[in-house]
Amino acid sequence: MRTDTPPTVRLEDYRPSDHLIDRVELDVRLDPHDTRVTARLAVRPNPAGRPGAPLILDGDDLRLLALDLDGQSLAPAAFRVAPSALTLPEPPQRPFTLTIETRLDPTANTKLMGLYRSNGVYCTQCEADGFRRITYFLDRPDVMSIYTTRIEAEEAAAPVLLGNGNPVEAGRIEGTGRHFAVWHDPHPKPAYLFALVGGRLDRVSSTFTTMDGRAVELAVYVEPGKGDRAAYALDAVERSMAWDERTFGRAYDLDVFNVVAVSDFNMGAMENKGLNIFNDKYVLASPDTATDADYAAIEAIIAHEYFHNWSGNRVTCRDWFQLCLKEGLTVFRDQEFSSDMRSRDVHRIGEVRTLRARQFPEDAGPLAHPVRPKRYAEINNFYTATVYEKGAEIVRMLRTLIGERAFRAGMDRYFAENDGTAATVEDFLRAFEAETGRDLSRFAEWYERPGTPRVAISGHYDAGAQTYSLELRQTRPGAGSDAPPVVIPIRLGLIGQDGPLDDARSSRVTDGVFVFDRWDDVLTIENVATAPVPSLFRGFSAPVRVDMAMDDTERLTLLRHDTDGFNRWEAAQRVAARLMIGALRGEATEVGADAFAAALDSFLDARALADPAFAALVLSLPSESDLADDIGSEIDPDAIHAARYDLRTRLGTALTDRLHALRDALSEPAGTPFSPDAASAGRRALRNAALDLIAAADPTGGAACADAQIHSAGNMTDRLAGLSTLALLPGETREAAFASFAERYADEPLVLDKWFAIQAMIPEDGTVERVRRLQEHPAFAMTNPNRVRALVGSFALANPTQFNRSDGAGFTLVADTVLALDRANPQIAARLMTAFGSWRRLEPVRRGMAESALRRILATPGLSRDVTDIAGRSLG
Ligand code: 0A1
Ligand code: ZN
Repeated sequence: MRTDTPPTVRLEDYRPSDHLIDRVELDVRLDPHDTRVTARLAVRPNPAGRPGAPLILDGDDLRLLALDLDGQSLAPAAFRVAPSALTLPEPPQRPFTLTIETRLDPTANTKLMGLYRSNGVYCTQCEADGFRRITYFLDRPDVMSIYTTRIEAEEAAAPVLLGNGNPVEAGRIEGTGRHFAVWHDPHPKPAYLFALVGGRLDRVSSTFTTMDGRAVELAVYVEPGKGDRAAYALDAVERSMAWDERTFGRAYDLDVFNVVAVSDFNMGAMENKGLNIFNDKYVLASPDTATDADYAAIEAIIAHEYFHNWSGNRVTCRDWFQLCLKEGLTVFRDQEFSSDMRSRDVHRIGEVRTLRARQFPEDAGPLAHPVRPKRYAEINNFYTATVYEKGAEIVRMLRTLIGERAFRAGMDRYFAENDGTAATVEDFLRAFEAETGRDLSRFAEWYERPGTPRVAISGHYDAGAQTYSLELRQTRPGAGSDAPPVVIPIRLGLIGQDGPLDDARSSRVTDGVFVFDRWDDVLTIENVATAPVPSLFRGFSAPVRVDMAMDDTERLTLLRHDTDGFNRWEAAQRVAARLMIGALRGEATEVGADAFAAALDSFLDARALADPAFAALVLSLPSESDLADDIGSEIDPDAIHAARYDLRTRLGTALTDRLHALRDALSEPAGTPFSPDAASAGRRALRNAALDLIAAADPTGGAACADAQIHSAGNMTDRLAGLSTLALLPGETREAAFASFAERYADEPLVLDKWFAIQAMIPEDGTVERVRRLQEHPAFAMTNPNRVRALVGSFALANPTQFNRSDGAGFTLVADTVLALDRANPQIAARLMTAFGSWRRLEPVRRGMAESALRRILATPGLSRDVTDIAGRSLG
């Protein structure tokens, strides 16, 4: 804990380390409260560093027990030690070995960084800077070492001992009840990729043969008794390995690949070399405990961590400013994987929804930052939607600009040229420049400044000339007045009243893509036989906001005829958003709710059963936060909620027959075995989207229908959908359903998380009280990040009317939780605080309430650096 202003780290100050550590030999003797770590470090001066510089090893909360240099203990005058650093003012100017012994208490480590215990299992989390909580080290990603790790523990408490790399040796220490295992990782890596695990765990395993014919032993480790819930994750590992070989020519490079699931974890998962450690939420799945969305998330995150083996581990980051180099690229890779495993259009819509829900608001608020930040006070606060999701969009735009073949060749070159090194964004782009001969310096601007570009477009048809011209103008809100225009790939096509106008062409459109890279431009398309409707930004070809002068009847033409799935969905979303925003502003729209319902009805008639997953997305109206983001300022969440509720009711009423018929047509005969595949999940999604609208139109009938579904459901997807629908319908049926759900799943923490979350999201006055009550529930624990996120995170991030209550009670609840949490786990406290990120866009009363909650947090003595940073920037 610290109260001084945190120092700022700047990209422009980067310089190479003065020393390197070639080899690390760790001896870790695990004990619940008295773990001993002996680190033997092979240190040498870095030829690229400053000669004669002091050696300053990072530490965080460390206690030094012993220190020697080349086997000789060091005189007290030869070093300085503090919990946060170990300094040798005059280290030898030659290679030497430093041996450091530290003492740790993993049970007391509630920050979940460094070595800690989760449900009795010893595990580590070292990204971004947790290794310095294990031993003194040059804890920076450009210092890469070869690790050998000996782990020792009481055999009964920790029969499983895992490390990075390959297993070398294991054995008992006779007469002590203890045993050990030695692991060696031949690939040099930064400290943030170090990991070890020790505990009682069940193992499920298989073998994968790489494209070059090597056998790899795969294993997933989970809590005892939960082995049957690891099968899907193991299968996802195998599919990820095969996909990365097929798609990017990347093979795995060790004899074993281990995944371990733990229940206390700050993030989703971690790509430690050969030993991925996961939040168990992203491993464990059974039909009775996991929803379709959970299965999809497991598949995506297993793939993400596995793909890091190349994009992150073999090629790592020079410094933390380059975080997007591994994260944006790896998100892009996992999105491509999921698209190949599932429906590409459906997946793309999901990606864009996430981007708009999380990244757009971030980019428009006080926490906005470039995809490659230029400075930070606390790096752990930069694992953001901007770095991850916008970072992935940049990689996707690059592929759109240079084409798939050149993209693949550039990736091969990037991996080949940077393998085994710590690279930069420039190194990445250079590989594609070398491959294509193009200058990507203007494209690189996407990494440099915050803010979502806006593109305003209007179209003009000239019947005489048979041309259609698009006038385009870009602006860059939030990027600063000196910002140049960005390079925006616009994938486009023209649609006529009966379908695509395939004869239209322009010399400035290549493979369906127009590159818009000036402030203003006019694109003229020739050979356009009839007045077209433009289909722009197909597949969401750039992460921008588009203001297109287009009326709703034209959008409905796109819903009917566009060949681009994303834009068909987008068309329906735009019409729905216009209807709701029009209603709350008291403005009329040219297409009313009835006409929209009629268009949806004929869409459902034609396509719902052919592609239920897609139809479910078309039926899901823009969320309340989407609408808030569209409105942009002076936001009144109650008015938005009311407008959305009203449209759901009208659509549900107009479509009742169709929705019931769909539910019948999609229902599965009792006893059908559950399958998490995309097609089955799509049918469930559409049935449940229909239920949502039915209940909006007819609360009594809807409640009965939802309650019946909860009881008859043969899987968690349907049971939870029933419960979510019922959650919006106050009354005894709802409370009874909550009670019996809690009873049924009393011993299932991951399912109880869903129960906490659903209640936290109820858009009713009583919810603040309910959440406070649930914080006292025996199953709630401030020390478990999943539980905090489920209850308080869902409230803060997914309950706009109650979090933003005009009396400030929602802000107070979250602020109280942040302060209580900050002592134990500052990272989670800081994440929770990001819910305040859009406070300036609220109407004045709520804005004032949010500001005082933020000021109260910032004024609290002893605040962590993590929370100080977020609170400070939010107010700044
Ligand atoms: N590299 C991981 C994310 C991650 C970052 C920090 C952590 O520390 C608490 C944990 C995980 C990923 O992208 O999956
Ligand atoms: Zn990642």
